[in-house]
Amino acid sequence: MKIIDLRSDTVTEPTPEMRAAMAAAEVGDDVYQEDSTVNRLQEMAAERMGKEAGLFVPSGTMGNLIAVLTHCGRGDEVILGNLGHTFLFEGGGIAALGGVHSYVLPTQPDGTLKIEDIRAAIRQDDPHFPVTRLITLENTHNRCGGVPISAEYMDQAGQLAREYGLKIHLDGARIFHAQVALGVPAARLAEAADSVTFCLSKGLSAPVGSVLCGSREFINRARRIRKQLGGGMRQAGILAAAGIVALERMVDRLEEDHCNARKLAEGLSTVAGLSVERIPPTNMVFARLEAVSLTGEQLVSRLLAENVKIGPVVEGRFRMVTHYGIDEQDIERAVAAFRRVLA
Ligand code: TLP
Repeated sequence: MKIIDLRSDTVTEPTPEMRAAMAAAEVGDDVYQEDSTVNRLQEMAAERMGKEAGLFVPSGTMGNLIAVLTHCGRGDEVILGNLGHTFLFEGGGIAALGGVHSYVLPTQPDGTLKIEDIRAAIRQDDPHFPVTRLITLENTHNRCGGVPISAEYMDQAGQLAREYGLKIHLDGARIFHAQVALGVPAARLAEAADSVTFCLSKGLSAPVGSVLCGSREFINRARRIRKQLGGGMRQAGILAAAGIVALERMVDRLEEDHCNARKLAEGLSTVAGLSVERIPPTNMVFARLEAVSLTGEQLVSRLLAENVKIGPVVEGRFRMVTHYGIDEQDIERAVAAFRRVLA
């Protein structure tokens, strides 16, 4: 029986076309910048993001870390949201490894930081204070329900950053979901950002990797930091080959995942004992367990017995993510499993 794994889109596996491209990939030593497949992926990625250059990195976490360490020195400050992935889920790497100080603002329910909050957080030139260097934003915003952030908001943030000589890094782990949901090219969504990372190994189904994009000068500095972190990967063309297929074949189909997420939300909203937070704008459904007869742990384990996996239930709230490995029938089966478990 198939396991319906809704924990994350990181569980996607490479497609047959990716495996074939990986087997056939031309490779070289990428630390010498001689891997033609990596070079091609980086050029394609830069072009998709509207930036001069790209850098293939092992993960989204490392991409964000390299970006922050390239923009900021020790003791410098980054402005970021309290629900942002970099603040919540990256092991405090920017502080542990870069000595970068965080100014944490409340993330708004729409995934943005209030422009006036950012303005108020920017430090004056005074030796008592760290130096504000960077603002990080996230699109789509994971914890806020996979919500896409508009180009207009990015323009406002960009204007503010320019006014104060700050840089913007965009965690675009799922920027192509935003592109598909908003009908706006990723390059436009990343236009106001000085750097952007996006992930190949989530909704796009590649096995490994993200790409950090920015100006040529920024990427040259970032390459040194990738090396310092041990992220120079040698014959990485084997992995990049899957990334190229991801960019060429897997972006437009994301609409299917969004459609399945809406169906899942609609289905679950008819199940007693649950409340669905919102009609999902992209591929994430967040819900709350209202049934008092069942703990979160029991919900997870009873669904598992029905071959359905969901994210952990934290303070009654849990996440389900649709992806390439989930079809419409799986959605129907998952809703039926919830109904049985909560009956
Ligand atoms: N997010 C994972 C978990 O870490 C929560 C998930 O299952 O969604 N930025 C954003 C917005 C992300 O959602 C993630 C992964 C990352 C960065 C980090 O990417 P990886 O896992 O490649 O390091």
